[in-house]
Amino acid sequence: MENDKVTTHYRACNLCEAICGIEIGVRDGAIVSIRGDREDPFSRGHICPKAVALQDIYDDPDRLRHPMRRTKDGDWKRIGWDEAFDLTAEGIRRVQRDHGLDAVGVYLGNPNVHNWGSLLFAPPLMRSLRTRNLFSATSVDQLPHHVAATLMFGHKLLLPVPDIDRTQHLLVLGANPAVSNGSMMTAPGFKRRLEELKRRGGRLVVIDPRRTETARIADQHHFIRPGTDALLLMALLQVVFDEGLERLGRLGEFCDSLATVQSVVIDFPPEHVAPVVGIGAEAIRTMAREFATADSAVCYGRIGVSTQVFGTLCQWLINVLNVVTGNLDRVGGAMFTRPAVDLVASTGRGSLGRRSSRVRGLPGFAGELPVAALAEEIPTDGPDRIRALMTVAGNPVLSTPNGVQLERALAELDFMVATDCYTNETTRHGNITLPRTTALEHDHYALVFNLLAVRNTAKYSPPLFDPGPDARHDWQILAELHRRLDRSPLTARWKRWLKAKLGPRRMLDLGLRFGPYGSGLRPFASGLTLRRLEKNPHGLDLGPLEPCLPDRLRTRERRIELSPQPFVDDVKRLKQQLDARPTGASLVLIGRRQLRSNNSWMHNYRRLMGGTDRCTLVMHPDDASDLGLEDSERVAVVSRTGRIEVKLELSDEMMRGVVSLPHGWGHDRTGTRISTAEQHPGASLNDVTDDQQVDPLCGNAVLNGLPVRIERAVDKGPKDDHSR
Ligand SMILES: Nc1nc2c(c(=O)[nH]1)N[C@H]1C(S)=C(S)[C@@H](COP(=O)(O)OP(=O)(O)OC[C@H]3O[C@@H](n4cnc5c(=O)[nH]c(N)nc54)[C@H](O)[C@@H]3O)O[C@H]1N2
Ligand SMILES: Nc1nc2c(c(=O)[nH]1)N[C@H]1C(S)=C(S)[C@@H](COP(=O)(O)OP(=O)(O)OC[C@H]3O[C@@H](n4cnc5c(=O)[nH]c(N)nc54)[C@H](O)[C@@H]3O)O[C@H]1N2
Ligand code: SF4
Ligand SMILES: [Mo]
Repeated sequence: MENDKVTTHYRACNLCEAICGIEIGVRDGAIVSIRGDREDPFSRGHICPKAVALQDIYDDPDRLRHPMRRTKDGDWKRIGWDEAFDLTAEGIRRVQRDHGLDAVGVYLGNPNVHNWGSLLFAPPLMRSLRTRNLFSATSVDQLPHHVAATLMFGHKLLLPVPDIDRTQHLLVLGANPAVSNGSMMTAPGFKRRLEELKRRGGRLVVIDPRRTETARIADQHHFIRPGTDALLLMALLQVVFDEGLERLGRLGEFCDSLATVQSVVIDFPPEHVAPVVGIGAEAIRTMAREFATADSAVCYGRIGVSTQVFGTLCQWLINVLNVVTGNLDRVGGAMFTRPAVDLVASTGRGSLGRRSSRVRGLPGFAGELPVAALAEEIPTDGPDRIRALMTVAGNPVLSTPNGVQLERALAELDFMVATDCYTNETTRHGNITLPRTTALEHDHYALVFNLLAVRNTAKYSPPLFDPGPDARHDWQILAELHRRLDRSPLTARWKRWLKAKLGPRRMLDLGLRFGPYGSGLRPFASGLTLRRLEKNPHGLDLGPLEPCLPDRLRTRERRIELSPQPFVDDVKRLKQQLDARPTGASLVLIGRRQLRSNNSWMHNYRRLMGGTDRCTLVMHPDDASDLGLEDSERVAVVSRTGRIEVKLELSDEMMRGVVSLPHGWGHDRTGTRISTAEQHPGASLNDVTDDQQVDPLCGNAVLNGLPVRIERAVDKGPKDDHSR
């Protein structure tokens, strides 16, 4: 502490999945420091450069603090909350009355999973809208993980987490946790955990078309041709069976259809897949042997393998590899968590294909449709066409494939409302914007990320600042809209009323009390309550992950289905990939995350925006010389859907034939009010990704491995990234 007037506030950062404990020094109502909380039992002091943004978001002069309505001349006017809620409810009701329930679409963005108020209050509002046109960032992200979890383990949230603190062998495909800080694997301080892995003699192997920050600290890295990981996984399994390395152990007692897996993988020996994936057959064999014979091992694949053309098969085969080598539900393997508030117990299992999208017939999952279908549902004529849209914490113009097409569609809507505190690339198209409070103004509990954490912990973060009487939390906005739009019979409305009365805080207390560590309602019992969390501001350690199968399975017989039929059926498509010889004609594009960005929305904070242009296209020098291109010149990236211009950066960290560009840029649209981001616009990767490219099995977007043409930019001048 600098002096005795500085008070210290402890909380968890909710900006990414790592939920780092932070320590905020406050003097005279102003933040004087943000540091990692060394006493947080989970993050042990780790933070990243983004943590300071918690303050910058709060202080940002561009942040909307009042509801706004767009006027006829396209300007924005401040209005009161009551008027904003009235106009929103009226806009939605009118469209549903005139055009049917499905005429309202909703898009839920990623920050909802980082915001417990939204997690608790968005689902009932969504249900009450009774539209099938629900979309979210899930289908540009982890949808294949959920589909595999439902079909194999019986619940969409039974997501195995790599037990990285105890494993001896970590095989990573399509993830860069050294930069992303881990995803579907909450593990604050990944690099330190990796050092610990090495110290105990463990190994890290990385499969990635780019020699990433994670690959650089790995024991081994293999380039892979984008989109071919399912073939590699098939070959790894083929070797495991061919060489008799399978050892299911106790898992064998509750696994079905092992023989089907064995019969399927026969067609994919390393020699067949090697030329397509770009990894030698002997290297694949060694990889399989090392994995299968390690004391413990876990295969983990993330966005690079989820958002590709065989994303669902990848997540299936990753689970299968962990199972057949005896590494599921085992210390040091892929394990299930036991969070203090258990969403597995309180949410639906998810089912695939019960509904489908109107225009293209893409399959739905767990009440949602793939967002790659959103744009076409707006202009395509027909009775159920979407005419009103609600976005909640989302920026689909920059985040979903073919953003240009979506923008054109948004302009055709009769009504649009956004819950967001920025006028950005998406919300600028709306009629009403409902700004929520920022993280430091509300309390927080990581409902989702404790479910995905490599260790069971619990932490309650109280609010730091009083938001004042004219501010609304996300949950309050959602609860009020629900109240105004509720169509349930009067007798059923008490539930909604009760939830709004309780609010997230008291709902959390109940969740903790009736969760696996809870005390129930017994006043003197020693179990977990909110009060106990409040007494432990650094968080509580609830211990390492523990084996819990078959009890935790939610399949009918509590058995693991190793070969769900939709996956087995899709193998035919995979065989075609094996047989199709690569043409080598065009380059393929993949994404790249950066430490100081967070998807599309953290480019407005000066402290994160110093240095040179980050929105660069990275290419192997030999590919550049084939094309006659030079380092640092401006190039055009051209695809079926669009064309963008960015700066070229040459590096042999790229596999030949592959180029990489970060997403979430493209802040040069007119009518936005994000002044810092506008000075560093970059270009949007999703202007060149293709809404028609999806994994047909579940409709997840293909954001990696897309063919593109790279050519010299029309404007060759030294256009710097500050021009608009
Ligand atoms: N090409 C390509 N595209 C991708 C990806 C990729 O790797 N490549 N990644 C995909 C992935 S994994 C994801 S998760 C998506 C993200 O896609 P989105 O969720 O659509 O986009 P974000 O950039 O996270 O935008 C979040 C929006 O919510 C607002 N916001 C932030 N916090 C809050 C809050 O607490 N409450 C409210 N109401 N609003 C808030 C921000 O101002 C911003 O407008 O992008 C996807 N798009
Ligand atoms: N700093 C920062 N952290 C973030 C985010 C952010 O935007 N910035 N976003 C957050 C979100 S929403 C998410 S979902 C997570 C994502 O977390 P990660 O999945 O760890 O994210 P990426 O860094 O995009 O890693 C994906 C990797 O896949 C590789 N790849 C691309 N195509 C292929 C392929 O076909 N095969 C293989 N094997 N690899 C491929 C890419 O080169 C890249 O290294 O990160 C979260 N954390
Ligand atoms: S790693 Fe994620 S949770 Fe940790 S400080 Fe950075 S943004 Fe926050
Ligand atoms: Mo994500």
